[in-house]
Amino acid sequence: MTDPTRPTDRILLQGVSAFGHHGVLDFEKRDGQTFVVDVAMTLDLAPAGRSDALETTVSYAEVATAVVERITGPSFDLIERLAEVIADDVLTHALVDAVEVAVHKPQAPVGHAFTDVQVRVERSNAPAVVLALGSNLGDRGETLAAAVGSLRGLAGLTVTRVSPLVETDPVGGPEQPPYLNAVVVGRSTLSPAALLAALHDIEHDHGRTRDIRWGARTLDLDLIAFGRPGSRHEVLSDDPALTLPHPRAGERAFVLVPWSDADPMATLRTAPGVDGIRPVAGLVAELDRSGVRAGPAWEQP
Ligand code: PH2
Ligand code: MG
Ligand code: MG
Repeated sequence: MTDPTRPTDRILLQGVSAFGHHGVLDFEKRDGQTFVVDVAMTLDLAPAGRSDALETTVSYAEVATAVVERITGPSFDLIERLAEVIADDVLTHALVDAVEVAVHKPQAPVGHAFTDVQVRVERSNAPAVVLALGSNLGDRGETLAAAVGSLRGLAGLTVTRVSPLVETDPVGGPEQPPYLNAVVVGRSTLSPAALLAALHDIEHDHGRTRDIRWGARTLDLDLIAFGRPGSRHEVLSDDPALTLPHPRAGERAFVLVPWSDADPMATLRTAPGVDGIRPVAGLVAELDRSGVRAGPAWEQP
């Protein structure tokens, strides 16, 4: 549901026009005509508003280039198809939550006087999710590589980035061996509870038992955050079975260091309100990172 107190920031790119060869009729494919595209992207613009840095938003010039490449690229029969592939292209930007694409074909062979015909599609990205992986029993690298394989195979989860492995001193709990940790970022159409249940199943498949809290384990998969902070997808929960965002993530170098590697633009909510959203890279800079070292290279699963 849309939260009325949450602004929906947008970037509108309008009237991008180029010559293309899309159309059902032979002469359209042969002779070509002008196509005009409008793109409306929904994304949180507050990070760019504060930082004044292009990397924290989407470059409309890059989007325009991608649009022109599609218009002038391989021909489709339908402008619906052209709109769909442009929407797909825009949604590959990790920061974009939703996109609306209009494709106009003002010289279409309609057979009557007319000013314009257009199709409009609206598509949205699934909520962004952040998963932390840990292991300090058994062949840690092999277990984590297999766990990433299981995550990639999970229906309803798309893995977009996997951090390098870090080796970390254990934090809390009884005396135990060092961990290998990593962070996986992706997008999920599952509910937070369904995703957590799937993570528990994968832990179980890799020999995880639950006896001592914060004790040694073959595999730990934690759901750190669900939905980008400030986005319409963000889920906050104080349910003890699934607290979101993860209550200790903001203090844990073994989560924040690999997370920032996997997604340098990531943010974490550490308090309510817009001021409670902190860049993960900034949190890392303030942390004691002495317990976190580069880990081995990933093994092929
Ligand atoms: N996980 C814990 C407790 N302590 N320490 C490190 N270094 N890495 C972990 O993944 C970890 C921990 C509980 O899940
Ligand atoms: Mg944990
Ligand atoms: Mg856990």
